[in-house]
Amino acid sequence: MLRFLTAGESHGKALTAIVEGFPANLIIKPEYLNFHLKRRQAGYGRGLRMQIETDTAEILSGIRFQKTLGSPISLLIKNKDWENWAEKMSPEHKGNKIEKITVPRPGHADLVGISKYNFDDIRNSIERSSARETAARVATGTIARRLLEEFDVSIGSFVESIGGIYPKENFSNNLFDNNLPKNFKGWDLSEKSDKSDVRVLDKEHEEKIISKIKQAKKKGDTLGGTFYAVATGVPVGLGSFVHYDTKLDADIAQAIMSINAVKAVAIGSGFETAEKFGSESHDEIILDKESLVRRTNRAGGIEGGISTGMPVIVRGAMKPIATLMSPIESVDLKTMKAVDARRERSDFVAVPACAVIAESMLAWSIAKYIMLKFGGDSIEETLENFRNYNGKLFKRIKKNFIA
Ligand code: EPS
Repeated sequence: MLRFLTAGESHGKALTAIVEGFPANLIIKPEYLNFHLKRRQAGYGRGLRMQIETDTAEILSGIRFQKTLGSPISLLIKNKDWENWAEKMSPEHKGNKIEKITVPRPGHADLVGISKYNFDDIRNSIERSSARETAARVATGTIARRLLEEFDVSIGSFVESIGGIYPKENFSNNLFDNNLPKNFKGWDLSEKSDKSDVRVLDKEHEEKIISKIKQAKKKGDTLGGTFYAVATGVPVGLGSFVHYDTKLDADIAQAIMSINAVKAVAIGSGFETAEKFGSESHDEIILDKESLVRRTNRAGGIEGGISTGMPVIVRGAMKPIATLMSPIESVDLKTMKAVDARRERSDFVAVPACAVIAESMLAWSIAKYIMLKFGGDSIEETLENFRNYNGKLFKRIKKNFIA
């Protein structure tokens, strides 16, 4: 079973991750991890922190000569900003002279954090709840992505909207209609969207969004948005209908919802299907040479909690960043008087980064189910199990059904 834990505060010394369950002999190159870490840092609307950091993952264990050993992989991503926070974030000192933060920001984990953990300083809530932790998740998700490449599973993403600005022609329709270029791969989406400062698929859309972000910045405000993450090449049969906690769509929803500031997740055409007739919602089954495929893909590649073999399509919605330079009302916990919420260095928009993180979480979820189904202690064994199953799928159906 694949699993991982991360540790680290936003302005602490470093983020770390322990990743377990990957088969041996999977090639992992540090530059591959760092390439995806860099993608997470990009995007118009990010704050000053991203100019300080150059996120790189140091591999501490579990990999030798660029290949996994089957043992736990541990990763370290140093926070360059730590140098400026050593005193304020010291694990060793008592911190008597450090000023406490007493005004919670609405929408952030500030107030719930101090309430739950019995803190007397909001800084203690801010640190671990910060989206900085997602750097560690991108590093671990990138190992999952590397595993998936062995199976020809390809993952990409794009931003659909920011601040309510949608494109004239929404690419998601092509995904649901299965109107995709021949040999389309999930990564094709990222190749294109990575060229845009806000990770959208067309220039005119990008310009409109950037002007909206400029407007928000001017007002001291922030924006959220929606994004898609797509996985192609996912084999038929990952996940199961037998239990609530074995369903692939439920696992993906949890993985995406767990990303900081995500407030909604849909698989396939999600909410829209609730407004349509069944005949407009479901995907007809057709015979295509030696396989059974779907004419359309409104289900987003999952039926009954099980992958159909069609692209897995996930849509997410991120709320606007909670730190506002023109703040809304809060209460100073020291005086219990109404005040403006605290300003703190932050991003204005982080939807482009969120989409990259969603790729990693989607990769993690699918890799987890690949390992559950195909097992194996070495990548060679896992691939053998996969080929043995996948190559015989249609033959087995025919054998079972044709009289
Ligand atoms: C982030 C690091 C943070 C923020 C952002 C994401 O750095 P700092 O708080 O030092 O500016 O830029 O986090 C948030 C927006 C948040 O609300 O926590 C990162 O590395 O992604």
